[in-house]
Amino acid sequence: MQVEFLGSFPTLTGRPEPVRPEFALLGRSNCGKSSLINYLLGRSGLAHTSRQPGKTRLLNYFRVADRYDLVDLPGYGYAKVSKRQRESWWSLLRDYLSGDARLTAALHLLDGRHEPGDHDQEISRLLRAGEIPFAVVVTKLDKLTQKEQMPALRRIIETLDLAPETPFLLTSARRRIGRDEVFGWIDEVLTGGVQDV
Ligand SMILES: Nc1nc2c(ncn2[C@@H]2O[C@H](COP(=O)(O)OP(=O)(O)OP(=O)(O)O)[C@@H](O)[C@H]2O)c(=O)[nH]1
Ligand SMILES: [Mg+2]
Repeated sequence: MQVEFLGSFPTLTGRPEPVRPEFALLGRSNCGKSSLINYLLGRSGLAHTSRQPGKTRLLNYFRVADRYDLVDLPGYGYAKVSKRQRESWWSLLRDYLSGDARLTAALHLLDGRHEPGDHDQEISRLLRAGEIPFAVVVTKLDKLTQKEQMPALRRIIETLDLAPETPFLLTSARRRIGRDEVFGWIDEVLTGGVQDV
């Protein structure tokens, strides 16, 4: 997989020119965005991961196979940074989603063990309001037993009030599960096979 790191950008202005379709990874802090990027792109340490929530502080752009960009964004909801910092990341995200319509599609990541929070609900609403195609990506599947999986998915569908046709991609960066499904979905979006839900 050919991957080019385009850089880290603290604000929306100054990002790379939107010359490729753009896919964003959105999710609460610590839900596993950076780990998923590293797993998908096959390079450990490409995106910074941490036990310490709040690790990703910038918009990180990765160009994949010269076809599209994947963007690793700061997670929302991390309690231990200052309120001001939290609010500034959140408003960056909101602007990112409602701003200039350059986003092709989004991957909304949710740690399968936790109930989606208020910010997750807001993100989901913003995606639908902006008619941005999205898939729900359940992360850390290795932490759920077989028996816990269905209830976890049902809880996400109910809390986020998702349409039944919303794509669900089940992943574990640790156990290396779900890569083909994620890339398959991205390909469908790129070839026009995915409708807004
Ligand atoms: N068991 C398990 N742990 C995971 C998995 N993916 C990530 N983690 C762990 O979850 C923690 C957070 O992972 P990150 O990838 O840094 O999460 P993030 O969403 O990028 O976090 P922020 O940058 O703070 O928004 C780390 O301790 C990871 O090792 C997974 O598939 N399984
Ligand atoms: Mg991160």
